[in-house]
Order: sequence, then structure tokens, then C-alpha cells
Amino acid sequence: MIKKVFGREIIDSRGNPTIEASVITDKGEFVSSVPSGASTGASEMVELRDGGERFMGKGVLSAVENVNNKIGPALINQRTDDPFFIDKKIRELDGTKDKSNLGSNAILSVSMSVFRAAAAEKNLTLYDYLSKNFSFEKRIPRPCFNIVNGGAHSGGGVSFQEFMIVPQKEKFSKNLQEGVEFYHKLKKIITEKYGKSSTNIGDEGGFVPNAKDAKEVLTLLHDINKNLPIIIDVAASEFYSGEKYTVDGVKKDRDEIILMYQEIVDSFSVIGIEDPLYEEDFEGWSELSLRLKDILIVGDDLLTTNIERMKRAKKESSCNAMILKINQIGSISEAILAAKEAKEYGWKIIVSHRSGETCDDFIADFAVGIGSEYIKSGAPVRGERIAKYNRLLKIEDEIINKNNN
Ligand code: 2PG
Ligand code: MG
Repeated sequence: MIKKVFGREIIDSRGNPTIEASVITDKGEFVSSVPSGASTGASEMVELRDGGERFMGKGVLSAVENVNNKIGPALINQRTDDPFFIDKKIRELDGTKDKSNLGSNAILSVSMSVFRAAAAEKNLTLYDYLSKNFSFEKRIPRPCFNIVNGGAHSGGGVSFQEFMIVPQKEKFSKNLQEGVEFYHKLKKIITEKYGKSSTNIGDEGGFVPNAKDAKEVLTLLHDINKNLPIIIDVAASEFYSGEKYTVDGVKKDRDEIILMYQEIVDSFSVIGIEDPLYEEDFEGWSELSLRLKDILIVGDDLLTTNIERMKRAKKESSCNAMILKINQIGSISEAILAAKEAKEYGWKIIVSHRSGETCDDFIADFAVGIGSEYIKSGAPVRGERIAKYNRLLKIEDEIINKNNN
């Protein structure tokens, strides 16, 4: 039974305010905080920000107030055994399609805590609760380590936003080890080639070398290991304007950028491309998917974890994999439904952090609980990134070695 709900303003990894919410039940206090993106899709749910001068307009006191004075009172004495019902109640209270009334940040912070409370009610870990209660086969995902940052996550990097390595070992701990070792080798190579200041890092902990284009970055990665799979997040909407893509200073139309992807896939160990094209060009995505049949074509800004957009992408064969971000859709029950939908389509799922994060490790449990194939949480450095990876180490220990109580 919910006894009290309240929120507070805290700071995220980029030094911007975000919201943390506590839900208190007979089982204890459940605390969750929400992340925030920099390269956001236009159809994401709406975060409430205060505007004005405080925190350069980014304060979230209005969202906190909504948790304290609107969502909280509506949840008092509610049972936590049906968190879908509670999410629905909050959505009805909001009353908008894009959650702009109460704010998706306010809604999500409570939703996460309610799911944590629901798991505790059943004396289960969050991942076990999600898998048992919503019939998912649990799985420890493969990590995608974003070891070179560009685009909106770096000052002066290349146009593509993320270069991720995806180790293929059976155990998560081995994949993490490989990711860390690769990261340190890369640091050495970048220092030798570009000088010490080139090992400064971007928002997600990846390096920002002074490379001229994506192919130069990919060559660096290949110099360390030619066979290690790579996924790139192009975040193409960020450099699309007037029907042209400005990639590392060169303007390309759709056909030209598709050709560029073909060349990249032919020359490097790239197994996936996220957001390769503008987020409204479903047709262009279909053309690319047809051309690069064996590659993961991953929808992030294209889909925004939104079932309506997923349905369209499925119908038009625009992609074969999705990024699943809980704050794009703004409630855990809807994120669960999106995961179900993706599985029905046979799409691969990459559960994802945001570039602005906190040390909340919810998505590690979420990824295991819904049985996603992959997770991306940045480079294997920085507290807010490793919070998720370290939580996965513990989950693996619990599942494989039964090291729990
Ligand atoms: C992305 C994300 C996370 P952001 O585009 O996939 O890496 O970035 O949170 O800035 O949208
Ligand atoms: Mg993305």
C-alpha cells in the first residue's frame, strides 16, 4: 500500500537538474531518478522544465510540485500489485497525449519507483519481477560500449554521435573486461596519434579524437581489433536540414549517404547502424533496410519507444531493431508494452541510457527483466555509466552463481 509519494530536484551527469521521486510503502522507500537526452527525437514525450533564469531555464521544480501535489495525493492508499493500473491513473490525471501537463519526467520518476515497490511487495528483485510478472524470458544483454563520442555529445568531434564496440563473449563480466581493455588500448593509440588532449571525453565517456571523419575513427578501432563488432549511432536528424545531410563538412543527399553506409559496412566490422537517416523519412529507412539486409538497422529517434511509430516502421519495413528508452515514452508500463511489440515483430532490442544520466541503475534490471539482446550505457567509465554495468555484474552473479539471499 502506498503511504507517501514525493519528489525532489537533483543534478544529472551534465550538471542539469532532473527529478528524483520517492514512493513509500509498507515495504520501505523506493527512490528513482530520470535521465535526459541531448539528441532527442521530435516525437518524444515532453519533459517539464521551469524556464526562467534559475538553472538556465532547466529547473524541474514544477515537475516536483506535480509529484508532490497532484500525482502523490492520487496514489495514497493504492495497492502496488498492479503498477499498470497506477501508470494508467497517472496518465489519466495528466490527460494529454504527450505527457506535457504533468511532465514525462514527473510521471516516469514515480512510475519507476512504483515498479520497484511492486517488486519488493513480492520479495523479488526488479529484474525477476519484470520477467515473472510480465512473462519475459530473462537474459543478460550484450553491452554496447560507446568509446568514441561525436555529434551532440562532444565539442568538435565527428558528425556521427556514437561508435560502440560490442564484445561477443558468453558472459557479461567477460564482455565488460574486453570493453575496458579495448578502451585503454584506444586511449594509448589516440594519445600517440593526436596528442594528450585528444583523450578528453564526451558526455557518455567516449574519447573525442581530432579525426576528420567517421572512416578515420573506424580505422582506429580496426587497428586494435578488426573483428570486433561495431554499432554506430549516426543520430542523422541532428545534421539533416533542407533535405541534405552535412556529414563531417560534406553535404550528401539520401542516395549519397546510403552509399556511404554501404561502403562503411563493406570495409569495417559494423553490424548495426542506429538512426542512419532523418527520423521522418520512413521510406528512406525501408530502402536502406532492403539494401543492408544483414545489418541491424536500429530505430531510436525514428521510433521514440512509441507503439504508434513502431507499427508504422514495421508496416514499411523501415528497421529490424529498436532502441528502448524509458524516458522517451515516460512510463514503465508503456515501455514494457513496447518491448512486447518489438518481440512480436522479431526485432532486436537495445535498452538504452540517455546522454544526461544519474547513477540510477533501473535500466540494468529492466534490460534483464524484459530479455533484451543488448544494452547501451556509454563507455565503461564515469559513475553514471558504470552504475548500470556494475549492476549487471551483480545480476549475473545472482543468476549464474546464485550469489543472493
Ligand atoms: C542516443 C542517446 C543515448 P541522447 O541518441 O541514442 O546514447 O543520446 O540521450 O542524447 O538522445
Ligand atoms: Mg540514438
